[in-house]
Amino acid sequence: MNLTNSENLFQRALKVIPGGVNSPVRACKSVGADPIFIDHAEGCEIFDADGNRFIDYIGSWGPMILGHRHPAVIESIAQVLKRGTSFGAPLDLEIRLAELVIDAFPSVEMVRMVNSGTEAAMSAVRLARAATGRSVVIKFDGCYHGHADTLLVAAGSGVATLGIPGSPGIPESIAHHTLSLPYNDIDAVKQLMTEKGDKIACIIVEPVAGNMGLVAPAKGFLETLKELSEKYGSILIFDEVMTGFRVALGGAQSLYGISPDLTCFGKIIGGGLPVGAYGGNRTIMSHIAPQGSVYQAGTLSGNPIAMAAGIATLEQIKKDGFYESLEEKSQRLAIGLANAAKKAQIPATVRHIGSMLGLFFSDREVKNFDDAKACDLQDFAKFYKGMRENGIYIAPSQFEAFFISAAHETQHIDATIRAAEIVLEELRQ
Ligand code: KE4
Repeated sequence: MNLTNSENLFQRALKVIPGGVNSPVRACKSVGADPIFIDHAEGCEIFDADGNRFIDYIGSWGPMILGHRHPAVIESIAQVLKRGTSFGAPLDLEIRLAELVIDAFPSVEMVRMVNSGTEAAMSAVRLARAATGRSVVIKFDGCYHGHADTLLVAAGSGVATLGIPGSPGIPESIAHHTLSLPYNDIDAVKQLMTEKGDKIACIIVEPVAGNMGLVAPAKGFLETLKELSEKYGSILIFDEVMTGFRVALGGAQSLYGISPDLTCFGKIIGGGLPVGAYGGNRTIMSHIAPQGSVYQAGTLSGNPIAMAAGIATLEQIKKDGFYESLEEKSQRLAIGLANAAKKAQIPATVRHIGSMLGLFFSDREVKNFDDAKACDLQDFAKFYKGMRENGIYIAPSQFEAFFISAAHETQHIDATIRAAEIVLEELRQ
């Protein structure tokens, strides 16, 4: 595959952008490849700077659930451009997007728009700390909630030991307020809450984990978080930046029937434009300035173009049959990939939850981050490179998910399965 233009662009980018990319995972380092530079995209396909065509399962890391350049989204953006691009003042579109989010999430009565999932999670934690007067945050290993200092924290040596900075530049004094437990470890949560429950401001969790590969909540895990946060007066935050409007119209909380106190949103609600949001019941959201005293702000929050793209997207996915059709495609792909691995006698587990799909090179079910890290990461790197060579664009990391869009048709799913059969057969040899 000719990648000359991407290679030249990458060399140029490396001179002026750290790592040549504006977000680390795009550099494809963990799979030992160089990034391809995208020229344009349409539907479920992307086209790189050398004219190569790929079937896209990254979908901008989740936002493009309709596929790229959906006519309704493009038209909505075109229309709002006639009004302007940014006012730094309220406008009707912000209310409409808020209403669409609230309509789909019964646990959310009020919502504040921000510009990224990072801002949403950071602000939700600040709100939880203010509402409870407590400082300690519980998160889970392998869950990613953006790069705010408080949330970029790795697990301490023991279950209840204080968090350690997940990156240089994060003071120990901040990391110490965050405790990270193994995902799905109900006993560890029970033990910690028994010991420190009255100090815990919030428990933040990806209700379906998508940042260690796709990992489903174990039976009783989310229920336990709900029960213990209620018992000790802590705030339960569902980070649905990825799962919101993805695994179901009402996100993971509708799938599992658990109502968190706060929900974080991002990705799909912006339809490809920079939007994040956080919301919850009126009481807790009333703490947020200027109604309350918890400060959070943003020059471009509620930006007209981003609101227009988000509204157009949510109006499309609300339509009857949207998720049923996505489920059929996702299931077809999951079965096809699992069969391809079986035929090639490569140990792999494949599962999907809604239109999020996970593939691990392991013969065991992956229940947490340690399991995920124990998978054959070399096989994944080879699989990634082989699939890209065969025109299939998947996430360049074992610790990400595949995203299926409404624009993926049967022929795209079947072409993907055929490519996987070829690549997995090569892997076997
Ligand atoms: P952003 O700040 O990237 O908009 O959102 C952060 C975030 C928060 N919560 C969850 C559950 C998320 O998945 C994310 C971001 N997801 C990654 C993909 N795994 C974004 C890709 C990237 O970092 O470039």
